[in-house]
Amino acid sequence: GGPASFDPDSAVHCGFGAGRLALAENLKGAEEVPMDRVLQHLNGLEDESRGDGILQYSDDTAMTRCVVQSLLARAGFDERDMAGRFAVEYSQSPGRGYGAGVIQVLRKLASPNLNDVFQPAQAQFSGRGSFGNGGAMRAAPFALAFSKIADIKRYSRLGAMLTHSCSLGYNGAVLQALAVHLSLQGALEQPDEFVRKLLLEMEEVEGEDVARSDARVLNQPEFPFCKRLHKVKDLMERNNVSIEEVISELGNGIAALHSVPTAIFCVLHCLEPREALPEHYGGLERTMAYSLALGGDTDTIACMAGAIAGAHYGIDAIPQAWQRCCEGAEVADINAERLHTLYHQALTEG
Ligand code: F2R
Repeated sequence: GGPASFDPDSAVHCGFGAGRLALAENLKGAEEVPMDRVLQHLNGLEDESRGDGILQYSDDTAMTRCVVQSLLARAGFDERDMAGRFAVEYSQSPGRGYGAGVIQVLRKLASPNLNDVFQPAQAQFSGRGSFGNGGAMRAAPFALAFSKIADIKRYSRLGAMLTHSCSLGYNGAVLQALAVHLSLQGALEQPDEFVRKLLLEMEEVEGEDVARSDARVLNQPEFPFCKRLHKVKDLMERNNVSIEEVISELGNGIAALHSVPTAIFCVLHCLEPREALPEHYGGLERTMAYSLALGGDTDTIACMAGAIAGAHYGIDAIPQAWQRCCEGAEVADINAERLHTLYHQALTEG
């Protein structure tokens, strides 16, 4: 554990790659995907002669790349730069499967007359803001660029608020970034401690007035992400838990609340070998297969679980065939190295 084991490559690659593993087989949207079908698809990727070709990335990766490029270009967080990159990326490649609401924000962000880059997100859903998981799906790089928890919380929140101004959206991004950070620190060696640390941080995050008020207005219990993390703990303690129960307790939808805790559960559940999964699979492969079998917003859940698991297992745990079939894998490699340098600069500058 500790920063010495920092392996940005795997976190970047897994987050970038996982979504495509789902999309390639149209697993997204299905309520639950039979594990046989998931395994058949993943096995097919090992067989180069089958020639699946390059799997195109979706909005998850497109926006994560923008976050990475902005953090690197500005050597830190710069909201105007990041917002501009989101807008350019969308205008150049609008068909990556963006959410129906967020595309309005991305169009407004392209306007040269825009003074406040947070304003378009604030106007969404009659001023309530989006609670979708679009901020969380691109949050991993904040944990790869910043070493201090306070910075990770602050910038993952601001980065998400460029498109998601509802606390049930941006707090999902904070939770995802914290999970990647703790995973990089080796915290998954002690799963109970990992959840305890997440709860400690999220109790502070969700104790803010705005989070309490959003939860009330949206008919959610107080501390909604903490409540879900407690459910994650309960499910972890059970010997047998079916995929149906995971979906019913944690969700598999496009809301951050119904997908970020689910992704965290996937990682924790797959730390151990599981009966339904091949014995020869390592933890990272188990996490990917399990996330894909959940169906629903499977590419985004797999993307988030992949980033957390990748930070724990390291780049060598990702099968070569999976890496080879991902569009943009080489760029991910280069950017991961550069993020590593930025992270260490921040560490030495204190
Ligand atoms: N949904 C997709 N892909 C489907 C492709 C649709 C595309 N237009 C096409 O047909 O090609 N993927 C993406 O959606 C998930 C969430 O993304 P994001 O960025 O959070 O999107 P958005 O639009 O902000 O929110 C998604 C939907 O959630 C509902 N919603 C959010 N906040 C709401 C609120 N305050 N009140 C009511 N509803 C709210 C809306 O239905 C939004 O459209 C990711 O998987 C991403 O990959």
